[in-house]
Amino acid sequence: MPKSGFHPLSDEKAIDDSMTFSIQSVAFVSNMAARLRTRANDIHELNTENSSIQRMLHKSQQEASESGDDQQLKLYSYWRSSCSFRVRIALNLKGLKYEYKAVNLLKGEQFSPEFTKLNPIGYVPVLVDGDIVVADSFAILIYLEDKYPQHPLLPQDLQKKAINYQAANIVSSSIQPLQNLAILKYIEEKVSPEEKLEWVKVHIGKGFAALEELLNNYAGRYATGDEVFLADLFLAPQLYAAIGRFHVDMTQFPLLARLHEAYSKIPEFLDALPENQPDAPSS
Ligand SMILES: N[C@@H](CCC(=O)N[C@@H](CS)C(=O)NCC(=O)O)C(=O)O
Repeated sequence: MPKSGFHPLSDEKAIDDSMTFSIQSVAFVSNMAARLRTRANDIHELNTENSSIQRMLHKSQQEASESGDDQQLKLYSYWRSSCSFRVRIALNLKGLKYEYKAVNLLKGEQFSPEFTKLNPIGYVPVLVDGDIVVADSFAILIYLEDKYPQHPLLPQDLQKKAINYQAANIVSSSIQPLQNLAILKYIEEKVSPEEKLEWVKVHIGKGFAALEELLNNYAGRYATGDEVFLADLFLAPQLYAAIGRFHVDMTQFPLLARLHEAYSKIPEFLDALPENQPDAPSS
């Protein structure tokens, strides 16, 4: 028996086996390829379906907004209220239509049972969005930012974002509450009408000096750069009241005076001005 060389029977079987194996492998690979192709087609179809659903959704949102069907938003506001003014700017910037619900603060409508059901402290603004009720301008602005992300009110940069919160809070905690209707009425009645204006000017001056210094390193065209953000929504109404209503001398605050000028050129800010509200007196 030869130890090596051609062994007809066993070698033929080996060739047969190897051919069978190759044929099976080719069949397996082509089967896999076919399955992968089907899967790729399925994924492609799903993606196409998904983007057409997205397009339909976007279109119907746009149509609803154009036709005014999204008018479930209601803003309880008073024309001269600086806190309501902030929210009106945000709604305009985000392109949201809303129903204006006037609350006459001079007639005390903010203390009516219907209104205090919406905001127990009896202040405007209050936003009603379908079943959701949000009171307090800061809470409303953050709510709007979360629900309607178009035209972001906060920058991505964390330092800038913090400066926006800080500037907004200087206005909302350290200036506006000291000059709100109830406080001014109290000073007028318990101290004197002359003292009222002095009081307002001291507190606006203190807050403005801090803002002038704080924003010096961040301001561009607007408070924290070349885009309008949260800080601008608080500054514009406060500047408007300080200059137009309380006649604060702005020569000490050149940066703030420049911002006031810049805000007077933005349509969304102009539309939110007190005199452009439905409850503003006609003369
Ligand atoms: N922190 C609240 C303050 C709201 C507030 O003071 N609103 C004023 C108008 S700007 C108001 O309703 N005043 C009625 C009153 O003092 O009786 C906010 O930002 O909304």
